[in-house]
Amino acid sequence: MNFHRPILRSKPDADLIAPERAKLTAAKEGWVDSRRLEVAEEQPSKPSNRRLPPGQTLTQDMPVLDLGHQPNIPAKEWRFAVTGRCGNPLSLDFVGLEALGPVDSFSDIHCVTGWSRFDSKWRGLPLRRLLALAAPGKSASHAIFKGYDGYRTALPLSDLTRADILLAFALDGAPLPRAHGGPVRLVVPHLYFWKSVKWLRAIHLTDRYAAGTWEARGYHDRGDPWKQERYR
Ligand SMILES: Nc1nc2c(c(=O)[nH]1)N[C@H]1C(S)=C(S)[C@@H](COP(=O)(O)O)O[C@H]1N2
Ligand SMILES: [Mo]
Repeated sequence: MNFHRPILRSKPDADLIAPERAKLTAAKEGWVDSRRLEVAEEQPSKPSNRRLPPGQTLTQDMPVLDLGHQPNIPAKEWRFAVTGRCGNPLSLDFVGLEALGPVDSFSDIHCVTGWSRFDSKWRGLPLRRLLALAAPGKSASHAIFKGYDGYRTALPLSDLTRADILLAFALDGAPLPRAHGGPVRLVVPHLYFWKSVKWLRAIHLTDRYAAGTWEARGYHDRGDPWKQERYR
């Protein structure tokens, strides 16, 4: 595979936040103090709650949530790298990703802002297959996921073994729209949706956890919706 240096087309983070999104981002920062949506315990009585985590409301549509700056990366210009503590650092373009054998997977989305969406149909490469190719070293314990907008988040490798965790490039049968992180985003269905990095640029394997964009603002390090791991 050819090595392509990832091009960061746009300035990361705060300097480019559109006004509407800046409002949401500010509100979301404030929710840490009020611990919004935290409910005392699960309400197991309603049948639908077997699939809807506590404090969540089901939605049919799919809200767009980000820092307000959506990088514009045509699929043919997308470059992606796996770096850090691994025996086989990877550099991929879109054709290379598609060639690794994508799968279809239905999964539910649970966003910490309170909405859930059932049965999103994703198509993408299982992350565990990509990680196996990269061959994480013995000292690698965490993966740091980086987006083209400067966004980042981290997870322990122990959270990244499930078959439904994808580098997704299609949603509900169409190419993944830019607003939802196209051309390629991470999808981690078993954790709150802020762990699912849009406009994925790189995965860095490390020997320690590092708080990401929302974790540094008071959100939980892991984010299990069934345990309501919303805030630190
Ligand atoms: N690169 C990047 N990824 C991101 C975000 C972001 O701001 N930048 N926001 C996160 C948050 S808070 C949520 S809820 C989901 C929203 O994904 P959606 O806009 O496709 O619904 O993306 C997550 N991934
Ligand atoms: Mo979110």
